[in-house]
Amino acid sequence: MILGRTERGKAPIEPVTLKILVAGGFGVGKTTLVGAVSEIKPLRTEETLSEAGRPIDDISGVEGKTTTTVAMDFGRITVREDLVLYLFGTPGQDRFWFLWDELATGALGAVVLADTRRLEDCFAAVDYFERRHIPFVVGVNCFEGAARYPADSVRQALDLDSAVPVVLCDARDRESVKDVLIDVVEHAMKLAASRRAAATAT
Ligand SMILES: Nc1nc2c(ncn2[C@@H]2O[C@H](COP(=O)(O)OP(=O)(O)O)[C@@H](O)[C@H]2O)c(=O)[nH]1
Ligand SMILES: [Mg+2]
Repeated sequence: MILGRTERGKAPIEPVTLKILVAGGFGVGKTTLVGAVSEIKPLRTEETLSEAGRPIDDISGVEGKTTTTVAMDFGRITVREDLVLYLFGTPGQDRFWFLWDELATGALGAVVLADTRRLEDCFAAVDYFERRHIPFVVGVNCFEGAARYPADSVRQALDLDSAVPVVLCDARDRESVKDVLIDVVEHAMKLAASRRAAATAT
């Protein structure tokens, strides 16, 4: 359990730092999510969507989006005094995929953000983490105006393993995002424990 552990004395502790990736399609709310929880000014490189990028950056369904993250979003959140998460938003556009393997190195797990209006936009991210056995949680970012689907229909539509948590969230809300991040840590720890158990059993 991440939360609720009893405190053991007040000696200053060196926090464990973990790296979490934030992935998902273009305009799904990655930059918003990192910005909502980060204690440090999010390091981001937004670029005004140019006419040149328009045929590639499909903005249909992403009303009012005029900037795009070129490099990545980076943020930090102290979940508990001994647990600090570093967040790395993956670039949403296919043409920046060369950055993914760099980003994925050393990551504990990932959040795949999904928008039910454009669920297919997160297929690539789901495939990516499944193939590399990187633990991930699917966060359904609940935009107003988008139909609400139960987590289980999203799981079915994405053909996810039954162990993969699917949670509804609001990328703009700090507490909501924090819950999703804790789910990622817990899910990754559970998977690691079961892999260890499987390894020692053989
Ligand atoms: N209504 C609503 N808008 C959101 C939410 N999350 C993000 N947005 C908006 O959707 C647009 C795209 O979000 P952004 O974080 O830039 O997406 P990214 O491309 O994945 O980084 C922005 O205009 C956000 O303000 C949400 O949960 N609800
Ligand atoms: Mg972004």
